[in-house]
Amino acid sequence: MRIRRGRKRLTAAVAATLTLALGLTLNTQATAAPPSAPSVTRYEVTGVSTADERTVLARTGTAIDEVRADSVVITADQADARRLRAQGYDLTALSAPAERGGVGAMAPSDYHTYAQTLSAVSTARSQYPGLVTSQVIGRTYQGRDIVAVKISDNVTVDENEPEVLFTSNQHAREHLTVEMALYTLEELTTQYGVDPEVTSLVNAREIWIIPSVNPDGKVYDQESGAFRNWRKNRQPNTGSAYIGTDLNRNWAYRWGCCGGSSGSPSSDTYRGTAAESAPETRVVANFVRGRVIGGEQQITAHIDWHTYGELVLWPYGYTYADTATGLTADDASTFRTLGTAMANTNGYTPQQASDLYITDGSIGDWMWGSQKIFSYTFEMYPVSSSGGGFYPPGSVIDRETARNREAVLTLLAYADCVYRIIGKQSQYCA
Ligand code: 7B0
Ligand code: CA
Ligand code: CA
Ligand code: ZN
Repeated sequence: MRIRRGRKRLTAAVAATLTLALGLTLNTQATAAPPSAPSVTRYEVTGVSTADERTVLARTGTAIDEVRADSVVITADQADARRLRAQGYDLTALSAPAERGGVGAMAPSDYHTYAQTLSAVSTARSQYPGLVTSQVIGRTYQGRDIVAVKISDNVTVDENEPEVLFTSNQHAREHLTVEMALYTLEELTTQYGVDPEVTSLVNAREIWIIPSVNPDGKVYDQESGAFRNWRKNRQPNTGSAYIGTDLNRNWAYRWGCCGGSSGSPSSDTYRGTAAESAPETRVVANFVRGRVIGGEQQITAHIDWHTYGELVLWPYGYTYADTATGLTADDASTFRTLGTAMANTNGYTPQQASDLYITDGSIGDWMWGSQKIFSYTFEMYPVSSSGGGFYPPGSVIDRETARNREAVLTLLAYADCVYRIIGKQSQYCA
């Protein structure tokens, strides 16, 4: 039996029951009424070509969905669009956003719901009790479980093996990243004892997967019947009717330092009131800090899955500089060499995160700057909005998750000493 739901779709009756059950759960929450979900449009903003120009645009609080050669794609409501035009930006509306029924659009039922994601984890545990365990590492703002799955031989024992972390779904609407987590779980279990490479990596590593860092946001985006293009968590903001913090601007390394996030609760890149002010960020950061044993961080390598753009990104995001405090020339060369090696396996574009635009408080900067974990941000399929943007059809799931198989195995393989990829293992890992 497969762990993933695969092509089997929920019946309408089951879906209705799930929605009802979740609706009842949510009714017990005190949710401040958001400004009624404004209708959003996808725009191409022309004349924005360089990382500097993109950073200036991002500083207005706009989340950039896609980077093109001489333009970017953003999603904006009418007020944002008016504001940007008043600032002199040239906006052209793009047609048929996939989430509103554009050609080839994802249907909410194409992708695992949060409840189905947890069921898939339970199924894996019961099918592979020697290889898979899971734990609730904390709760979201609305009280949902944030779950970490562990995969290894002798999985119930904390062995002295390099640990690797995969996180998905910081951004609510990036549902393909949850499928990536479940694909990884399926591949590492069903291929154990079958594929020699998988077998030896599962034996020699302790692998952590957090399938959804942002369950509240995922449920909000997916389970109302139509997608809502939601990015942030669902935490109310005092003094504002706007909901949510951008979890990927809320991490505690140089939080809010550099104009790479917004201080306005209405923004899609709102950084929160303080580093780790979002419960979801704090839960995952505490989990990672908890992997420091005997003064040594056990996790050596990490991928944070996002969509979209087909990119492999590495720190720092807060500065354009290749090297900076805590990131030496050898570190930078290791990041670039492994990032490029992984990109060669999936056809993504490898680059430093700030080549896109400046971000501060992102997960990768914290993982490296504060924990010395080699952390990559992968932007998955599609490369552009014509492939469905944040909402590609369910028919691409199998192909686009399997596309990252070799990159995942490569990261696992180098996790014993990431500097080995530049031949400096004797200097750094003796
Ligand atoms: C984001 O479109 C983060 C790069 C790491 N500093 C890129 C990410 O948080 O802006 N892009 S996305 O939102 N998934
Ligand atoms: Ca083990
Ligand atoms: Ca261990
Ligand atoms: Zn994202």
